Amino acid sequence: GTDGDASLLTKPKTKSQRPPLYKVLLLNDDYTPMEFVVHVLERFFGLNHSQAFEIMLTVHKKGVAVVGVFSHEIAETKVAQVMDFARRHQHPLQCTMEKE
Ligand code: TYC
Repeated sequence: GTDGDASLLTKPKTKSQRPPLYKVLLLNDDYTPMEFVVHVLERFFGLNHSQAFEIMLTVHKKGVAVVGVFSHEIAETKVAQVMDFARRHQHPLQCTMEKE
């Protein structure tokens, strides 16, 4: 405790808390071109073309996929970057995050 080693009072140790992680999710829609989604995954998530194509197809077929797991701040930045890029190109692509 704050009274140092001489104290008879001890505080139970708690596990050191890891910062929470957040999944970034990409959602399917009927209009965003497949090549645009692949480009987004390469550009903002550092995936190579074949990884990006694979995840795009998973979203297309299943409706949603996790594209990465990040700290809260990084996840928020990725979501904002993807949403802004999609909006600028007038595609309805949706990207969101949730606590793991
Ligand atoms: N379903 C879209 C199409 O057929 C492609 C697509 C894939 C859209 C993944 C969004 O997150 C997405 N053009």
